[in-house]
Amino acid sequence: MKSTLLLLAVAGAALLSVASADASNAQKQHDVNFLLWKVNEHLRDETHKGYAKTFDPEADKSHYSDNGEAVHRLVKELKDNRLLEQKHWFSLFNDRHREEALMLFDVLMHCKDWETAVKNAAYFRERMNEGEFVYAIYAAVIHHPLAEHVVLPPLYEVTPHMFTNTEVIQEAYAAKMRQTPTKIKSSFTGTARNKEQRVAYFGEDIGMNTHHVFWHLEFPFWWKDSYSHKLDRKGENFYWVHNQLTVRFDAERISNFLDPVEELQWDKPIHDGFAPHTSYKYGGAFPSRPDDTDFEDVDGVARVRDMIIIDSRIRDAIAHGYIIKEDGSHIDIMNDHGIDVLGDVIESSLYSPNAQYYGALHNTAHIMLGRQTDPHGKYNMPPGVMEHFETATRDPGFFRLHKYMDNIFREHKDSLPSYTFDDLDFKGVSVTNVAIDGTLETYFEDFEYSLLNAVDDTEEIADVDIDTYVPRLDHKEFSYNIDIKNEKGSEALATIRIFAWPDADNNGVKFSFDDGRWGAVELDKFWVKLSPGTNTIVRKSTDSSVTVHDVPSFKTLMEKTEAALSGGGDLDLHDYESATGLPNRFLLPKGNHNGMDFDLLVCVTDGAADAAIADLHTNDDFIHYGTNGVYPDKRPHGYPFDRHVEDERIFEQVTNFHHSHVKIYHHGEHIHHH
Ligand SMILES: [Cu+2]
Repeated sequence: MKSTLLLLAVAGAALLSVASADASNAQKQHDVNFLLWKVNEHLRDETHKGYAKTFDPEADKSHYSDNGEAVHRLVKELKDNRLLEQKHWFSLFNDRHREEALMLFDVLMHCKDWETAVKNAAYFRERMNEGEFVYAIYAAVIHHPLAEHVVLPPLYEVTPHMFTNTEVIQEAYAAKMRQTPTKIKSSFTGTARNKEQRVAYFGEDIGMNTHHVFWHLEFPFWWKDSYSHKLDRKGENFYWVHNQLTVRFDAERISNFLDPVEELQWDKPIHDGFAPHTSYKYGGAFPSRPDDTDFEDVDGVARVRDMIIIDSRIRDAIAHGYIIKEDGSHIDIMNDHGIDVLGDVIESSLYSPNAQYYGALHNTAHIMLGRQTDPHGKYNMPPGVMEHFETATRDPGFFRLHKYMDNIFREHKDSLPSYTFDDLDFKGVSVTNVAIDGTLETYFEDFEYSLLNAVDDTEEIADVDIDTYVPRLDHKEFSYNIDIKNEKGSEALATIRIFAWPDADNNGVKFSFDDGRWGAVELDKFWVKLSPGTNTIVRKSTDSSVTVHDVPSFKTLMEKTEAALSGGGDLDLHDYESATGLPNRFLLPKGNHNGMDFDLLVCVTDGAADAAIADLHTNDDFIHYGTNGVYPDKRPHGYPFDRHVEDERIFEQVTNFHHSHVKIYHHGEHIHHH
């Protein structure tokens, strides 16, 4: 969403013009705040309460761009008593739950004005399942042009159960009963007897989890282009965002003296069990999985054999270099665009060229893994953590599953022609020096968030503050000083790509260049104008386009909004409009006490050839994972490390790349007193 790139989206233009005489940003923010506030209780805003009581969604169809078709469908389901009850768990991977959530999303997307959208939201919030409601609101705010500047409150404060351990939630309920303000310490799941616990800070990071949820909201597998526009390079983005989570997880593991992740295989036991220590708000605890379970067929989902068949069809396509479409014709994947098609095939969405034949590997695999505790539904267990984007990364199985899919993508990328010297060279441009200003140093710092929305209450009893604090990975700010010589004799637009990868594995064995580059963590991508002669580029870590700012707390968001509304002041939350991207504090892998060696690669390529849109060097709002409009960089994600090179010495020969070694230090916890 968000970012000025939105304005470039052609399809959005017609809808935007409707917005002119609309509610102020502060009013919109107020509405969204209160629609999501205490979402398991009744509405608290008087105007919203009135809408919920008296609004008739079908009374005036002129407010809808589809003449009220979507709203008619939802109202009919409601009247027929077919909608999922309230106070029940919700899972996006449950077909019926998703269908209902999307019916509301569809209604909201077809509202021509803000007021109609809010009226519908208020009306259905009191009548639909809360999980479905939250999902529909998040998706609509991200995709509806009328909500362009609205900031979504932190998801971990809207539905804290999905981010917080059961033990902490139970203490929060107790504190609420006693009406005593309380701060509760959150610890990561597991014990020192479980090596996986050393990297639980990564899988359980609330900001990383939020990024994961938001990515899947920005590029939903259920997306239809008729909502507004085509999601540019959705399949490739799917590959890249999960590749980056996978390689980052390995870098964290090496930082913690663990081996890189081994991929899951359908015909081998799932070695690592998992006890989530997390519970649904309604529906009990998330199921656990013992160590070394064999994959079993899951009733109503898939047989293990089906997964193996789908796997081999995809690998066949890679070996052949083409995908077979439903009508039997072929799509060539032996080019830069191939990864996009393959991503559409593997995640499987409405963009999949042949879901009948290639299945839905990613989504089915998530459900298969999530259900291994109760594959035949004998114990009536709710879905596992793997069936929610909020919780999936808590399971070490998530990264093993994604390593498996990442290796399929790698099989494809490695089958493409290698990059040659000429492919990579940017004539007349050389990087003469790269220096880091400051030290690359990480630490843990406690972060507090509110559990108020986790507990039940009534309007008659005043709130008391119930917070939890949890250590989060952070790093000192630093900057790159990059010296670039431009001997072209004229100004040149340049793309600067910065990557780092662990130099050696957990045993100190150095990675080959070919394995190292596949583990490259993308640190930044930006554009500059190079003047003739010597240029010194200073780039701050805080400016990284792969990261986003932490959204202010729900409480701060509400206070700022109300202040702007009553004072008539401006509400500037521009920095927080997108939550798709890792939090900036999470930019660097943890490293270790003695300094962990990383290869740092700074690649300067021809910006004029790379740019898909104009004036990139003046665009501060470029968000790496943003979706609206055209993705600004024509190069494949991960370029220039996405393919083999003919001879790795090329990287020493092209003067526009710079390879150096850096160390990342980790200095423990910054202690706070609570
Ligand atoms: Cu995912």
